[in-house]
Amino acid sequence: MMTSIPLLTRLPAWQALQTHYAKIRGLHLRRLFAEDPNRGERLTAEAVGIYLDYSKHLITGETLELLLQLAEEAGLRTRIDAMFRGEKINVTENRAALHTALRAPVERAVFVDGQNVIPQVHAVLNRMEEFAKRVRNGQWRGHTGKSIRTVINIGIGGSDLGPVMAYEALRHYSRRDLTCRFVSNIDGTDFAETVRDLDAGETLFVISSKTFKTQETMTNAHTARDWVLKALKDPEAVASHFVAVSTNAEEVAGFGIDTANMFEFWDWVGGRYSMDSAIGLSTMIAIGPEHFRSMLGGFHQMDEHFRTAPFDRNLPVLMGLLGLWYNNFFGAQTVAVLPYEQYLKRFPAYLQQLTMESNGKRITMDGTEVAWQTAPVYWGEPGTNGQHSFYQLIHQGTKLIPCDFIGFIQPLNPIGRHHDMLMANMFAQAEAMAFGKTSEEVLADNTPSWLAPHKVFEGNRPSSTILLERLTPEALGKLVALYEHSVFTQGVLWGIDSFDQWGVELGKALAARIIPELESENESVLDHDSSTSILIRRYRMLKKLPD
Ligand code: G6Q
Repeated sequence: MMTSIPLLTRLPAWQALQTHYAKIRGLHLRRLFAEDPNRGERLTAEAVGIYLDYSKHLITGETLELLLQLAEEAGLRTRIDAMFRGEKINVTENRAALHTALRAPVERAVFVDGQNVIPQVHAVLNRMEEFAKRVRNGQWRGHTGKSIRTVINIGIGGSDLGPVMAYEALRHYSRRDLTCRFVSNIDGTDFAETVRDLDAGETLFVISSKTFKTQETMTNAHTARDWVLKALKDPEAVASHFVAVSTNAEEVAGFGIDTANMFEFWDWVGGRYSMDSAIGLSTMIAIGPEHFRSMLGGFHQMDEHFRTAPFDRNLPVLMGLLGLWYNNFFGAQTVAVLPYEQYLKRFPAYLQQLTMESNGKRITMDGTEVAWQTAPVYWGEPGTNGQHSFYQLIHQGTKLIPCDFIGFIQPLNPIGRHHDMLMANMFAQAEAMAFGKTSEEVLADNTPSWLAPHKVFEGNRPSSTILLERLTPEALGKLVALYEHSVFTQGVLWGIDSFDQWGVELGKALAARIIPELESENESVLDHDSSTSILIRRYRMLKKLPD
Protein backbone atom coordinates (compact mmCIF):
# COMPACT_ATOMS: atom_id res chain seq x y z
CA MET A 1 0.00 0.00 0.00
CA MET A 2 1.28 3.46 -0.83
CA THR A 3 0.78 6.35 1.51
CA SER A 4 1.27 9.85 0.36
CA ILE A 5 3.35 11.75 2.86
CA PRO A 6 4.69 15.26 2.64
CA LEU A 7 8.35 15.41 1.68
CA LEU A 8 10.07 16.55 4.85
CA THR A 9 12.74 18.72 3.31
CA ARG A 10 10.22 20.56 1.13
CA LEU A 11 8.10 21.66 4.07
CA PRO A 12 8.27 25.42 4.63
CA ALA A 13 9.13 24.93 8.30
CA TRP A 14 12.05 22.67 7.38
CA GLN A 15 13.46 25.28 5.08
CA ALA A 16 12.96 27.95 7.68
CA LEU A 17 14.71 25.74 10.22
CA GLN A 18 17.72 25.44 7.94
CA THR A 19 18.09 29.19 7.71
CA HIS A 20 17.42 29.49 11.41
CA TYR A 21 20.03 26.85 12.23
CA ALA A 22 22.69 28.76 10.33
CA LYS A 23 21.78 31.81 12.37
CA ILE A 24 21.82 30.27 15.83
CA ARG A 25 24.39 27.49 15.61
CA GLY A 26 27.01 29.63 17.28
CA LEU A 27 24.85 30.53 20.26
CA HIS A 28 25.98 29.40 23.67
CA LEU A 29 23.73 28.23 26.48
CA ARG A 30 25.60 30.61 28.79
CA ARG A 31 24.37 33.49 26.73
CA LEU A 32 20.85 32.13 26.30
CA PHE A 33 20.51 31.78 30.07
CA ALA A 34 22.11 35.14 30.76
CA GLU A 35 19.74 36.89 28.39
CA ASP A 36 16.63 35.30 29.84
CA PRO A 37 16.65 34.82 33.60
CA ASN A 38 13.37 32.95 33.34
CA ARG A 39 14.61 30.44 30.81
CA GLY A 40 14.92 27.61 33.35
CA GLU A 41 11.28 28.09 34.24
CA ARG A 42 9.92 28.99 30.84
CA LEU A 43 11.32 26.10 28.84
CA THR A 44 9.72 23.39 30.90
CA ALA A 45 6.56 21.37 30.57
CA GLU A 46 4.74 19.25 33.06
CA ALA A 47 2.08 16.64 32.51
CA VAL A 48 0.77 13.53 34.23
CA GLY A 49 3.39 13.85 36.96
CA ILE A 50 6.39 14.18 34.66
CA TYR A 51 8.39 17.38 34.72
CA LEU A 52 10.44 18.01 31.60
CA ASP A 53 13.11 20.69 31.71
CA TYR A 54 14.23 21.39 28.17
CA SER A 55 15.81 24.75 28.88
CA LYS A 56 19.34 23.37 28.48
CA HIS A 57 18.79 22.82 24.79
CA LEU A 58 20.34 24.78 21.96
CA ILE A 59 17.09 26.45 21.05
CA THR A 60 15.43 29.81 21.10
CA GLY A 61 11.73 30.62 21.10
CA GLU A 62 11.92 30.75 17.34
CA THR A 63 13.47 27.27 17.10
CA LEU A 64 10.62 25.88 19.10
CA GLU A 65 8.01 27.64 17.04
CA LEU A 66 9.51 26.32 13.83
CA LEU A 67 9.80 22.79 15.15
CA LEU A 68 6.18 22.88 16.25
CA GLN A 69 5.22 24.23 12.85
CA LEU A 70 7.13 21.38 11.25
CA ALA A 71 5.09 18.89 13.26
CA GLU A 72 1.89 20.52 12.03
CA GLU A 73 3.04 20.61 8.43
CA ALA A 74 4.12 16.97 8.57
CA GLY A 75 0.57 16.04 9.58
CA LEU A 76 1.47 14.73 13.02
CA ARG A 77 -1.98 15.43 14.41
CA THR A 78 -3.69 13.33 11.73
CA ARG A 79 -1.21 10.51 12.21
CA ILE A 80 -1.70 10.47 15.99
CA ASP A 81 -5.43 10.21 15.47
CA ALA A 82 -4.95 7.45 12.91
CA MET A 83 -2.81 5.45 15.33
CA PHE A 84 -5.31 5.71 18.18
CA ARG A 85 -8.22 4.92 15.87
CA GLY A 86 -6.64 1.61 14.87
CA GLU A 87 -5.88 2.50 11.27
CA LYS A 88 -3.33 0.27 9.60
CA ILE A 89 -0.48 2.70 9.99
CA ASN A 90 2.06 -0.11 9.81
CA VAL A 91 1.76 -0.03 6.06
CA THR A 92 4.43 -2.53 5.08
CA GLU A 93 2.83 -5.22 7.23
CA ASN A 94 -0.70 -3.91 6.68
CA ARG A 95 -1.40 -3.78 10.41
CA ALA A 96 -2.64 -1.40 13.02
CA ALA A 97 -0.21 -0.35 15.77
CA LEU A 98 -2.54 -0.40 18.70
CA HIS A 99 -0.41 -0.80 21.79
CA THR A 100 -2.49 2.07 23.17
CA ALA A 101 -5.53 -0.27 23.18
CA LEU A 102 -3.68 -2.61 25.55
CA ARG A 103 -3.93 -0.03 28.29
CA ALA A 104 -7.26 1.56 27.43
CA PRO A 105 -10.00 1.33 30.05
CA VAL A 106 -12.71 -1.26 29.54
CA GLU A 107 -15.37 1.29 28.60
CA ARG A 108 -13.34 2.49 25.58
CA ALA A 109 -14.07 1.11 22.11
CA VAL A 110 -11.30 0.72 19.55
CA PHE A 111 -12.05 -1.01 16.29
CA VAL A 112 -9.82 -3.15 14.13
CA ASP A 113 -11.50 -4.46 10.98
CA GLY A 114 -14.88 -3.54 12.42
CA GLN A 115 -14.31 -5.35 15.71
CA ASN A 116 -13.97 -3.67 19.07
CA VAL A 117 -10.74 -5.07 20.52
CA ILE A 118 -11.09 -3.71 24.06
CA PRO A 119 -13.24 -6.57 25.42
CA GLN A 120 -10.67 -9.15 24.33
CA VAL A 121 -7.84 -7.11 25.81
CA HIS A 122 -9.58 -7.11 29.17
CA ALA A 123 -10.60 -10.76 28.91
CA VAL A 124 -6.91 -11.72 28.54
CA LEU A 125 -5.90 -9.36 31.35
CA ASN A 126 -8.44 -11.04 33.60
CA ARG A 127 -7.12 -14.49 32.70
CA MET A 128 -3.56 -13.32 33.35
CA GLU A 129 -4.69 -11.97 36.70
CA GLU A 130 -6.31 -15.21 37.71
CA PHE A 131 -3.23 -17.18 36.68
CA ALA A 132 -0.75 -14.79 38.29
CA LYS A 133 -2.67 -14.97 41.56
CA ARG A 134 -2.60 -18.78 41.51
CA VAL A 135 1.15 -18.81 40.96
CA ARG A 136 1.69 -16.17 43.63
CA ASN A 137 -0.45 -17.80 46.28
CA GLY A 138 0.90 -21.27 45.64
CA GLN A 139 -2.28 -22.77 44.23
CA TRP A 140 -0.58 -23.43 40.92
CA ARG A 141 1.65 -26.36 41.71
CA GLY A 142 4.48 -28.00 39.86
CA HIS A 143 4.13 -31.59 38.73
CA THR A 144 5.47 -33.01 41.98
CA GLY A 145 3.22 -30.84 44.12
CA LYS A 146 5.71 -28.08 44.96
CA SER A 147 4.78 -24.43 44.60
CA ILE A 148 6.57 -22.32 42.02
CA ARG A 149 9.61 -20.36 43.20
CA THR A 150 11.11 -19.31 39.85
CA VAL A 151 9.43 -18.11 36.70
CA ILE A 152 11.58 -18.17 33.58
CA ASN A 153 10.47 -16.11 30.62
CA ILE A 154 11.85 -17.52 27.39
CA GLY A 155 11.57 -14.98 24.60
CA ILE A 156 13.75 -12.61 22.61
CA GLY A 157 13.62 -9.05 21.28
CA GLY A 158 10.24 -7.56 22.03
CA SER A 159 9.27 -10.73 23.88
CA ASP A 160 12.17 -10.28 26.29
CA LEU A 161 13.44 -6.72 26.61
CA GLY A 162 10.20 -5.22 27.96
CA PRO A 163 9.70 -7.93 30.59
CA VAL A 164 13.38 -7.80 31.63
CA MET A 165 13.38 -4.03 31.89
CA ALA A 166 10.07 -3.94 33.81
CA TYR A 167 11.16 -6.72 36.17
CA GLU A 168 14.33 -4.83 37.06
CA ALA A 169 12.57 -1.47 37.17
CA LEU A 170 9.84 -2.73 39.49
CA ARG A 171 11.86 -5.11 41.60
CA HIS A 172 11.03 -3.02 44.63
CA TYR A 173 7.41 -4.10 44.21
CA SER A 174 8.06 -7.75 43.50
CA ARG A 175 7.89 -10.79 45.73
CA ARG A 176 11.35 -11.80 46.80
CA ASP A 177 10.45 -15.45 47.33
CA LEU A 178 9.19 -15.79 43.76
CA THR A 179 11.80 -14.60 41.34
CA CYS A 180 11.85 -14.19 37.58
CA ARG A 181 14.69 -15.02 35.26
CA PHE A 182 15.00 -14.54 31.55
CA VAL A 183 16.47 -16.65 28.79
CA SER A 184 16.76 -15.07 25.37
CA ASN A 185 20.05 -15.82 23.67
CA ILE A 186 20.57 -18.87 21.46
CA ASP A 187 23.92 -19.19 23.22
CA GLY A 188 23.51 -22.33 25.37
CA THR A 189 25.24 -20.54 28.21
CA ASP A 190 22.20 -18.37 28.71
CA PHE A 191 19.99 -21.35 29.44
CA ALA A 192 22.63 -23.34 31.32
CA GLU A 193 23.54 -20.53 33.72
CA THR A 194 19.93 -19.54 34.24
CA VAL A 195 18.79 -22.98 35.43
CA ARG A 196 21.94 -24.36 37.03
CA ASP A 197 20.85 -23.79 40.63
CA LEU A 198 17.15 -24.46 40.09
CA ASP A 199 14.83 -27.30 40.96
CA ALA A 200 12.70 -28.11 37.91
CA GLY A 201 9.83 -29.04 40.22
CA GLU A 202 9.62 -25.41 41.41
CA THR A 203 10.18 -23.75 38.03
CA LEU A 204 7.59 -22.42 35.64
CA PHE A 205 8.50 -21.54 32.05
CA VAL A 206 6.61 -18.83 30.23
CA ILE A 207 7.32 -19.29 26.53
CA SER A 208 6.77 -15.83 25.08
CA SER A 209 6.67 -15.58 21.33
CA LYS A 210 4.21 -13.75 19.15
CA THR A 211 4.83 -16.08 16.24
CA PHE A 212 5.94 -19.13 18.25
CA LYS A 213 8.39 -19.74 15.45
CA THR A 214 11.40 -17.67 16.48
CA GLN A 215 14.51 -19.81 16.23
CA GLU A 216 16.13 -18.75 19.51
CA THR A 217 12.95 -18.97 21.54
CA MET A 218 11.81 -22.30 20.17
CA THR A 219 15.26 -23.84 20.61
CA ASN A 220 15.43 -22.61 24.20
CA ALA A 221 11.86 -23.80 24.81
CA HIS A 222 12.72 -27.31 23.62
CA THR A 223 15.86 -27.31 25.74
CA ALA A 224 13.74 -26.25 28.72
CA ARG A 225 11.28 -29.04 28.04
CA ASP A 226 14.12 -31.59 27.89
CA TRP A 227 15.51 -30.20 31.14
CA VAL A 228 12.14 -30.51 32.89
CA LEU A 229 11.50 -33.99 31.52
CA LYS A 230 14.96 -35.17 32.48
CA ALA A 231 14.44 -34.00 36.04
CA LEU A 232 10.81 -34.97 36.53
CA LYS A 233 10.77 -38.03 34.27
CA ASP A 234 7.17 -37.73 33.18
CA PRO A 235 5.83 -36.23 29.93
CA GLU A 236 2.76 -35.08 31.86
CA ALA A 237 5.00 -32.60 33.70
CA VAL A 238 4.94 -30.24 30.71
CA ALA A 239 1.39 -29.19 31.57
CA SER A 240 2.31 -27.82 35.00
CA HIS A 241 5.66 -26.28 34.05
CA PHE A 242 4.95 -24.55 30.74
CA VAL A 243 2.56 -21.83 29.72
CA ALA A 244 2.66 -19.84 26.49
CA VAL A 245 2.16 -16.25 25.44
CA SER A 246 1.50 -16.06 21.74
CA THR A 247 -0.75 -15.15 18.85
CA ASN A 248 -0.29 -18.61 17.34
CA ALA A 249 -2.47 -21.25 19.03
CA GLU A 250 -1.63 -23.91 16.49
CA GLU A 251 2.13 -23.77 17.12
CA VAL A 252 1.57 -23.59 20.88
CA ALA A 253 -0.50 -26.81 20.75
CA GLY A 254 2.13 -28.36 18.49
CA PHE A 255 4.77 -27.72 21.16
CA GLY A 256 2.65 -29.60 23.66
CA ILE A 257 1.26 -26.72 25.70
CA ASP A 258 -2.46 -26.95 26.36
CA THR A 259 -4.01 -23.88 24.73
CA ALA A 260 -5.97 -23.45 27.97
CA ASN A 261 -2.60 -22.33 29.32
CA MET A 262 -1.96 -19.92 26.50
CA PHE A 263 -2.34 -16.18 26.91
CA GLU A 264 -3.21 -14.52 23.70
CA PHE A 265 -2.32 -11.27 22.03
CA TRP A 266 -2.87 -9.95 18.54
CA ASP A 267 -1.10 -9.03 15.33
CA TRP A 268 -1.80 -5.34 15.97
CA VAL A 269 0.64 -5.45 18.91
CA GLY A 270 4.20 -4.98 17.69
CA GLY A 271 6.88 -6.96 19.54
CA ARG A 272 8.68 -3.94 20.98
CA TYR A 273 5.34 -2.41 21.99
CA SER A 274 4.07 -5.56 23.70
CA MET A 275 5.11 -5.31 27.35
CA ASP A 276 1.53 -4.36 28.30
CA SER A 277 0.07 -7.38 26.55
CA ALA A 278 0.23 -10.98 27.78
CA ILE A 279 3.98 -10.66 27.10
CA GLY A 280 3.94 -8.91 30.47
CA LEU A 281 2.82 -12.11 32.22
CA SER A 282 6.13 -12.52 34.07
CA THR A 283 5.89 -8.87 35.14
CA MET A 284 2.40 -9.45 36.48
CA ILE A 285 3.47 -12.56 38.37
CA ALA A 286 6.39 -10.65 39.85
CA ILE A 287 4.63 -7.46 40.96
CA GLY A 288 1.05 -8.72 41.23
CA PRO A 289 -2.02 -7.82 39.18
CA GLU A 290 -2.78 -4.61 41.04
CA HIS A 291 0.61 -3.10 40.38
CA PHE A 292 0.47 -4.33 36.78
CA ARG A 293 -2.85 -2.57 36.27
CA SER A 294 -1.49 0.56 37.83
CA MET A 295 1.42 0.41 35.35
CA LEU A 296 -1.13 0.18 32.54
CA GLY A 297 -2.90 3.18 34.08
CA GLY A 298 0.35 5.14 33.83
CA PHE A 299 0.74 4.22 30.17
CA HIS A 300 -2.84 5.28 29.53
CA GLN A 301 -2.40 8.65 31.20
CA MET A 302 0.53 9.38 28.92
CA ASP A 303 -1.45 8.10 25.91
CA GLU A 304 -4.23 10.54 26.69
CA HIS A 305 -1.79 13.36 27.17
CA PHE A 306 -0.12 12.62 23.84
CA ARG A 307 -3.46 12.29 22.07
CA THR A 308 -5.00 15.48 23.39
CA ALA A 309 -2.39 18.00 24.58
CA PRO A 310 -1.46 20.90 22.32
CA PHE A 311 1.92 20.26 20.77
CA ASP A 312 3.67 23.07 22.63
CA ARG A 313 2.84 21.36 25.93
CA ASN A 314 2.94 17.80 24.69
CA LEU A 315 5.88 15.99 26.29
CA PRO A 316 6.42 13.24 23.69
CA VAL A 317 6.05 15.76 20.87
CA LEU A 318 8.52 18.17 22.46
CA MET A 319 11.04 15.40 23.12
CA GLY A 320 10.63 14.02 19.62
CA LEU A 321 11.15 17.43 18.04
CA LEU A 322 14.21 18.25 20.14
CA GLY A 323 15.73 14.93 19.15
CA LEU A 324 15.08 15.71 15.52
CA TRP A 325 16.67 19.14 15.88
CA TYR A 326 20.04 17.62 16.87
CA ASN A 327 19.78 14.64 14.58
CA ASN A 328 18.85 16.52 11.45
CA PHE A 329 20.39 19.93 11.88
CA PHE A 330 23.38 19.55 14.19
CA GLY A 331 24.27 16.15 12.74
CA ALA A 332 24.30 14.46 16.16
CA GLN A 333 24.74 10.72 15.73
CA THR A 334 23.79 9.45 19.16
CA VAL A 335 21.66 10.13 22.21
CA ALA A 336 22.69 9.16 25.73
CA VAL A 337 19.97 8.04 28.11
CA LEU A 338 21.15 8.47 31.67
CA PRO A 339 18.77 7.26 34.36
CA TYR A 340 19.85 8.27 37.85
CA GLU A 341 17.99 5.30 39.25
CA GLN A 342 19.58 1.92 39.70
CA TYR A 343 16.32 0.10 39.09
CA LEU A 344 16.31 1.50 35.56
CA LYS A 345 19.54 -0.22 34.68
CA ARG A 346 17.98 -2.05 31.75
CA PHE A 347 16.05 0.96 30.52
CA PRO A 348 18.70 2.07 27.99
CA ALA A 349 18.81 -1.46 26.52
CA TYR A 350 15.03 -1.47 26.26
CA LEU A 351 15.08 1.94 24.60
CA GLN A 352 17.65 0.76 22.08
CA GLN A 353 15.15 -1.62 20.57
CA LEU A 354 12.27 0.81 20.86
CA THR A 355 14.08 3.64 19.15
CA MET A 356 16.46 1.94 16.75
CA GLU A 357 14.26 -0.91 15.56
CA SER A 358 11.40 1.53 15.13
CA ASN A 359 13.18 4.35 13.39
CA GLY A 360 16.36 2.87 11.96
CA LYS A 361 14.98 2.98 8.41
CA ARG A 362 16.04 4.52 5.14
CA ILE A 363 12.91 4.08 3.05
CA THR A 364 9.87 6.29 3.48
CA MET A 365 6.33 5.02 3.63
CA ASP A 366 5.85 5.74 -0.04
CA GLY A 367 8.81 3.56 -0.94
CA THR A 368 11.44 6.17 -1.73
CA GLU A 369 14.79 6.69 -0.08
CA VAL A 370 14.98 9.35 2.61
CA ALA A 371 17.04 12.44 1.93
CA TRP A 372 17.58 13.07 5.63
CA GLN A 373 18.94 11.30 8.65
CA THR A 374 16.67 8.98 10.64
CA ALA A 375 17.17 7.41 14.09
CA PRO A 376 20.33 8.16 16.03
CA VAL A 377 22.10 5.51 18.11
CA TYR A 378 20.75 5.30 21.67
CA TRP A 379 22.95 4.21 24.49
CA GLY A 380 23.43 4.79 28.19
CA GLU A 381 24.06 3.55 31.67
CA PRO A 382 22.59 4.43 35.01
CA GLY A 383 24.21 7.31 36.88
CA THR A 384 26.60 7.78 38.56
CA ASN A 385 28.57 4.91 37.02
CA GLY A 386 28.79 6.53 33.60
CA GLN A 387 30.39 9.62 35.13
CA HIS A 388 33.50 7.60 35.89
CA SER A 389 33.54 6.20 32.41
CA PHE A 390 32.21 7.75 29.22
CA TYR A 391 31.07 11.19 30.44
CA GLN A 392 34.58 12.42 29.68
CA LEU A 393 33.73 12.25 25.98
CA ILE A 394 30.42 14.00 26.47
CA HIS A 395 32.08 16.86 28.36
CA GLN A 396 35.27 17.33 26.41
CA GLY A 397 35.13 15.16 23.30
CA THR A 398 34.53 16.35 19.77
CA LYS A 399 31.05 14.87 19.41
CA LEU A 400 27.75 16.44 20.23
CA ILE A 401 25.72 14.02 22.34
CA PRO A 402 22.34 15.20 23.55
CA CYS A 403 21.52 13.55 26.87
CA ASP A 404 18.33 12.56 28.66
CA PHE A 405 18.77 12.72 32.42
CA ILE A 406 16.04 10.81 34.25
CA GLY A 407 15.65 11.15 38.00
CA PHE A 408 13.18 10.65 40.83
CA ILE A 409 12.59 12.94 43.79
CA GLN A 410 11.97 10.18 46.31
CA PRO A 411 14.24 7.19 46.65
CA LEU A 412 12.85 3.69 47.02
CA ASN A 413 15.71 2.75 49.29
CA PRO A 414 16.41 5.76 51.48
CA ILE A 415 19.78 5.18 53.07
CA GLY A 416 21.70 8.00 54.68
CA ARG A 417 22.68 10.71 52.21
CA HIS A 418 22.73 8.47 49.15
CA HIS A 419 19.78 9.93 47.34
CA ASP A 420 20.72 13.58 47.78
CA MET A 421 24.19 12.71 46.58
CA LEU A 422 22.82 10.83 43.59
CA MET A 423 20.54 13.66 42.56
CA ALA A 424 23.20 16.29 43.20
CA ASN A 425 25.34 14.44 40.69
CA MET A 426 22.56 14.40 38.13
CA PHE A 427 21.88 18.13 38.43
CA ALA A 428 25.61 18.85 38.43
CA GLN A 429 26.26 16.89 35.27
CA ALA A 430 23.53 18.67 33.34
CA GLU A 431 24.85 21.99 34.64
CA ALA A 432 28.44 21.16 33.75
CA MET A 433 27.45 20.04 30.27
CA ALA A 434 25.50 23.20 29.59
CA PHE A 435 27.75 25.84 31.06
CA GLY A 436 31.17 24.23 31.22
CA LYS A 437 34.17 26.05 32.64
CA THR A 438 35.88 28.83 30.74
CA SER A 439 39.57 29.35 30.31
CA GLU A 440 39.36 32.42 32.58
CA GLU A 441 37.71 30.37 35.29
CA VAL A 442 40.34 27.66 34.96
CA LEU A 443 43.21 30.15 35.16
CA ALA A 444 41.60 31.82 38.14
CA ASP A 445 42.06 28.48 39.97
CA ASN A 446 45.85 28.95 39.68
CA THR A 447 46.08 26.34 36.98
CA PRO A 448 49.38 26.65 35.05
CA SER A 449 48.72 27.98 31.58
CA TRP A 450 50.07 24.85 29.87
CA LEU A 451 47.48 22.74 31.70
CA ALA A 452 44.59 25.15 31.39
CA PRO A 453 43.32 24.04 27.95
CA HIS A 454 42.91 20.50 29.27
CA LYS A 455 40.79 21.71 32.12
CA VAL A 456 38.49 23.90 30.06
CA PHE A 457 34.94 22.68 29.57
CA GLU A 458 33.46 24.22 26.50
CA GLY A 459 29.90 23.60 27.70
CA ASN A 460 26.97 24.01 25.35
CA ARG A 461 26.26 20.28 25.62
CA PRO A 462 22.48 19.97 25.50
CA SER A 463 20.33 17.84 27.77
CA SER A 464 16.79 17.23 28.90
CA THR A 465 16.03 16.59 32.53
CA ILE A 466 13.06 14.36 33.20
CA LEU A 467 11.95 14.39 36.81
CA LEU A 468 9.34 12.18 38.39
CA GLU A 469 8.23 11.90 41.97
CA ARG A 470 8.91 8.23 42.64
CA LEU A 471 9.54 5.11 40.61
CA THR A 472 6.17 3.38 40.91
CA PRO A 473 4.59 0.97 38.42
CA GLU A 474 2.43 3.88 37.26
CA ALA A 475 5.46 6.13 36.79
CA LEU A 476 7.23 3.47 34.77
CA GLY A 477 4.20 3.21 32.50
CA LYS A 478 4.25 6.97 31.92
CA LEU A 479 7.96 7.01 31.22
CA VAL A 480 7.86 4.17 28.70
CA ALA A 481 4.85 5.65 26.93
CA LEU A 482 6.65 9.01 26.81
CA TYR A 483 9.44 7.41 24.80
CA GLU A 484 7.09 5.29 22.68
CA HIS A 485 5.24 8.38 21.53
CA SER A 486 8.35 10.43 21.09
CA VAL A 487 9.66 7.69 18.78
CA PHE A 488 6.36 7.78 16.90
CA THR A 489 6.54 11.55 16.58
CA GLN A 490 9.98 11.29 15.01
CA GLY A 491 8.90 8.43 12.74
CA VAL A 492 6.03 10.53 11.43
CA LEU A 493 8.32 13.46 10.71
CA TRP A 494 10.89 11.27 9.02
CA GLY A 495 8.10 9.73 6.96
CA ILE A 496 8.99 6.15 7.85
CA ASP A 497 7.08 3.13 9.13
CA SER A 498 8.06 2.93 12.80
CA PHE A 499 6.31 -0.39 13.29
CA ASP A 500 8.01 -2.79 10.89
CA GLN A 501 11.51 -4.33 11.17
CA TRP A 502 12.53 -5.78 7.84
CA GLY A 503 16.14 -5.19 8.73
CA VAL A 504 16.20 -8.28 10.95
CA GLU A 505 15.25 -10.68 8.16
CA LEU A 506 18.38 -11.07 6.05
CA GLY A 507 20.60 -12.23 8.88
CA LYS A 508 17.95 -14.74 9.95
CA ALA A 509 17.73 -16.22 6.45
CA LEU A 510 21.51 -16.43 6.06
CA ALA A 511 21.90 -18.09 9.47
CA ALA A 512 19.29 -20.66 8.51
CA ARG A 513 21.41 -21.50 5.49
CA ILE A 514 24.68 -21.66 7.43
CA ILE A 515 23.43 -23.81 10.33
CA PRO A 516 23.33 -27.06 8.25
CA GLU A 517 26.69 -26.13 6.77
CA LEU A 518 28.22 -26.03 10.25
CA GLU A 519 26.52 -29.23 11.29
CA SER A 520 27.03 -31.33 8.19
CA GLU A 521 29.49 -34.18 8.43
CA ASN A 522 30.47 -34.14 4.78
CA GLU A 523 32.36 -31.27 3.22
CA SER A 524 29.45 -29.72 1.36
CA VAL A 525 30.31 -27.15 -1.26
CA LEU A 526 30.18 -23.68 0.17
CA ASP A 527 28.74 -20.98 -1.98
CA HIS A 528 29.52 -17.86 0.03
CA ASP A 529 31.97 -15.04 -0.47
CA SER A 530 35.57 -16.04 0.23
CA SER A 531 35.61 -14.54 3.73
CA THR A 532 32.45 -16.31 4.95
CA SER A 533 33.46 -19.61 3.33
CA ILE A 534 36.88 -19.58 4.98
CA LEU A 535 35.37 -18.75 8.37
CA ILE A 536 32.92 -21.64 8.02
CA ARG A 537 35.63 -24.07 6.92
CA ARG A 538 37.87 -23.04 9.76
CA TYR A 539 35.07 -23.47 12.29
CA ARG A 540 34.17 -26.89 10.88
CA MET A 541 37.75 -28.06 10.94
CA LEU A 542 38.61 -26.85 14.43
CA LYS A 543 35.39 -27.93 16.09
CA LYS A 544 36.27 -31.54 15.25
CA LEU A 545 39.64 -31.40 17.01
CA PRO A 546 39.76 -32.89 20.50
CA ASP A 547 40.19 -30.40 23.39
C1 G6Q B 1 9.95 -6.35 17.80
C2 G6Q B 1 10.36 -7.37 16.84
C3 G6Q B 1 11.17 -8.50 17.44
C4 G6Q B 1 10.35 -9.62 18.03
C5 G6Q B 1 11.26 -10.82 18.24
C6 G6Q B 1 10.55 -12.01 18.86
O1 G6Q B 1 9.28 -5.39 17.53
O2 G6Q B 1 9.27 -7.78 16.15
O3 G6Q B 1 12.07 -8.05 18.42
O4 G6Q B 1 9.73 -9.23 19.21
O5 G6Q B 1 11.83 -11.20 17.04
O6 G6Q B 1 9.50 -12.43 18.05
P1 G6Q B 1 8.45 -13.45 18.58
O7 G6Q B 1 7.71 -12.84 19.71
O8 G6Q B 1 7.56 -13.77 17.42
O9 G6Q B 1 9.21 -14.66 19.06
